[in-house]
Amino acid sequence: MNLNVMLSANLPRSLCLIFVVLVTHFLSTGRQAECAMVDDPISNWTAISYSSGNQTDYFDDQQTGNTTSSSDIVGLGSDDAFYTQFDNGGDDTSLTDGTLFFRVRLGAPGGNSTPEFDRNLFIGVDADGDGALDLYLGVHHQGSSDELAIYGPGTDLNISPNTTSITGPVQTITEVDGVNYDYSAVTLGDTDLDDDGETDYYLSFAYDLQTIVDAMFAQAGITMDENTMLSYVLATATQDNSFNQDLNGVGKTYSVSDDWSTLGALADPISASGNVSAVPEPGALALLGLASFFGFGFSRRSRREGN
Ligand SMILES: [Ca+2]
Ligand SMILES: [Ca+2]
Ligand SMILES: [Ca+2]
Ligand SMILES: [Ca+2]
Repeated sequence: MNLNVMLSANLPRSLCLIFVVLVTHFLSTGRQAECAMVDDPISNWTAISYSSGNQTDYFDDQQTGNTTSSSDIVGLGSDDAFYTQFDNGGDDTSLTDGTLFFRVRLGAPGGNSTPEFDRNLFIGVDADGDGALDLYLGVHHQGSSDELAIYGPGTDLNISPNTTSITGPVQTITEVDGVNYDYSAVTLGDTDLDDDGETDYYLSFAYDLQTIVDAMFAQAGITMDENTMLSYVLATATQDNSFNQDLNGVGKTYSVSDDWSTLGALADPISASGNVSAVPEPGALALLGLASFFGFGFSRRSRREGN
């Protein structure tokens, strides 16, 4: 017996129709989300917002390196510096599968003869909303390294630049161009935001969400999934254990003991799946579904009784 016949046998036709429309809708939105790619055009990406009002990010404000350094995170107005995208993996029953993408705009190509991001980049992740970073996702291009990496928070508080204790990589992931890594020139609109004569570049990279979920639990004891609200702190660095070059949302001069939020370095919370407000817990969702089901039942009954 197929789905339509089975449903028709047990449910009124109008209710069955609504169910089929809803299933079709969820299947189609799932298919759209599956298409995310690391080299997608910028219009496909979601800018990560900062409510601090600071520029994300100021020009030529990296702590070391010259004014045309690829360590300079740049953004202004609608040309944001920090983006995300999510591919839910196509299995809507799992909340920990899929791929989480990031993109960062840099003020110059870097490299010698060919453009290359030749520094380190960290995304500190606060997954429980206490202002302390619990895990670091990184692009590890220090020296001869060319890999994505995940780092632990170490033993310090990780609430400010001078309490950051990033460990060595606890996991490294091979970069595959076009799959989990892309480094491409900005080609649309103002391609040199910081007017340094160097074309700006997008550094884009991706992690399996399950890898982040596992590392978050192993390093910080925090259980998370695609709906967990995450707050990011983004920075570039010459070495892979501190934020020593450019802190996104913060100018060149700042107090290293101020917390991330005071500095304006803490991004507004966003889940891996792209929600900017918390998704209700499954229990609350079930209650909501139950209420709407009974609400629908009552209105049908009252119409019948009115006939
Ligand atoms: Ca900058
Ligand atoms: Ca530039
Ligand atoms: Ca935390
Ligand atoms: Ca900065």
